[in-house]
Amino acid sequence: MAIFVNGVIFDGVDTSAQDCWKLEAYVARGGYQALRRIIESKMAQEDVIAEVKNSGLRGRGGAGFPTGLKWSFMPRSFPGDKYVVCNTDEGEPGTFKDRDILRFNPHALIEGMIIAGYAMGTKAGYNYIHGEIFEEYELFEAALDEARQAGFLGNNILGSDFNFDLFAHHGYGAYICGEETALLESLEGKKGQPRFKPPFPASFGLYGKPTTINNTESFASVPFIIRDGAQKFLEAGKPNNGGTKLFSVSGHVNRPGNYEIPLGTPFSVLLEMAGGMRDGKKLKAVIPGGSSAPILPGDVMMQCTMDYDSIAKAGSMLGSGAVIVMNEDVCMVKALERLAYFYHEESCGQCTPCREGTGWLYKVIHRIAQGEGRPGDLELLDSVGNNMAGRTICALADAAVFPVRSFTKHFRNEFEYLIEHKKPLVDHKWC
Ligand code: L3W
Ligand code: SF4
Repeated sequence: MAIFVNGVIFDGVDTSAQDCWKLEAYVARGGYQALRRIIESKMAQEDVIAEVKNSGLRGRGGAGFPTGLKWSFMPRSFPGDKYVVCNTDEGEPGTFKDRDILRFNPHALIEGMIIAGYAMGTKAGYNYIHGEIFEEYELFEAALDEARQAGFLGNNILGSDFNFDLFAHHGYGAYICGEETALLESLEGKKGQPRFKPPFPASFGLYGKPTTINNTESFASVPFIIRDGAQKFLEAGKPNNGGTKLFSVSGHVNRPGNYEIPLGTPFSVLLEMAGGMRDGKKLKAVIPGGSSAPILPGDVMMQCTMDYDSIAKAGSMLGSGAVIVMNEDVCMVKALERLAYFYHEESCGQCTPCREGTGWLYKVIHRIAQGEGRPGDLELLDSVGNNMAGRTICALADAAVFPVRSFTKHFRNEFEYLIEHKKPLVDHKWC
């Protein structure tokens, strides 16, 4: 697994060093300076939020929502408890970045969450960690102990009157628990099923109290922003796309792994960093932002830069930055069949269009892949998708429809060929 370490999150982290995750190593590379600064200077809460706003940081979990703006939604004068919650429930096919933050730089996340707690006047935070990752969960607990013992967590942090504690919660291991309201339900000990929005968590979150939920990478970017300044973070990326971002590159490349690069870096550079195409094969297609993001043909992707705006302009989403690279040996019907099964399996079942629709999509794609497709199946996929997207409680139904629409748009000939000839146009090779 390769990792590029000169960005904002992994600034100065030697990921090959066994103890790089420890408090001592984090402090040696400038860790907890940001927290110290805001506490010692008694920085006003609104100034901390303004700094995060000015940095241009956009949520790293998928939606790209401006983090500072989200923090400003937290009601200031609310009399009762309020919470900050971190979403480390990464479960989307292709995503594996947040677990590396826990593994190599957990104190950046802890410091970022403490700063968030300070800025929004909350006394408690939770990190909801995907139930299928174990070592990282234990490591994060160990880092929390270190922070508590050093006086960064608990009462009277660094001798001030600021009290804040942080707890890890090992999740259920279901994809849907990464949807923010399902995560809250699960954290409360209930079945992890999404709630209607609005109300948004900012007004009705954990235990019905105002709550701010951010992705792991978003929180972990905050210490840099406060320590080195919003401007420096902003300039590390490009306008409206501040900072560096972690990209999890998987698929047919020579060096799959996490790469932290400035937003706005050409895709071709990222591909090169990941060692280029394996076995000299041709690039056929890329899913640029996790399996929910529409697939793009390779030549379109080669014209893109890796930022929210460029990928959106090309017709997809940067999402969580999970870049799935496919070579010329991929049968697009087979690839879509695999994704469709995932969404069918992970639907929580609350909404009829999603519960029935994801299964229906999968069954039709499966029969096409088996050489049993019927004339009219592509129109049927369209019609089922149109009756799902935008008609459900959460975005999972849309996420199931996006790949179907984009695969059948860009690679329609492969679907038509398989339906007509009962055999694939491309002889699929599993890697
Ligand atoms: C208060 C308003 N808060 C929006 C908040 C909202 C949320 C954030 C973004 O889905 C996407 C999804 C996946 N008052 C507000 C407000 N908010 N308006 O802003 O909201 P939203 O609804 O745009 O997104 P979301 O529900 O957070 C996230 C896509 O990301 N995705 C998923 C990746 C999966 C992983 C993983 O497994 N870890 O990252 C990838 O593309 O499909 O569309 O906080 O409360 N007026
Ligand atoms: Fe559950 Fe699907 Fe409805 Fe989301 S859209 S709440 S996953 S049934």
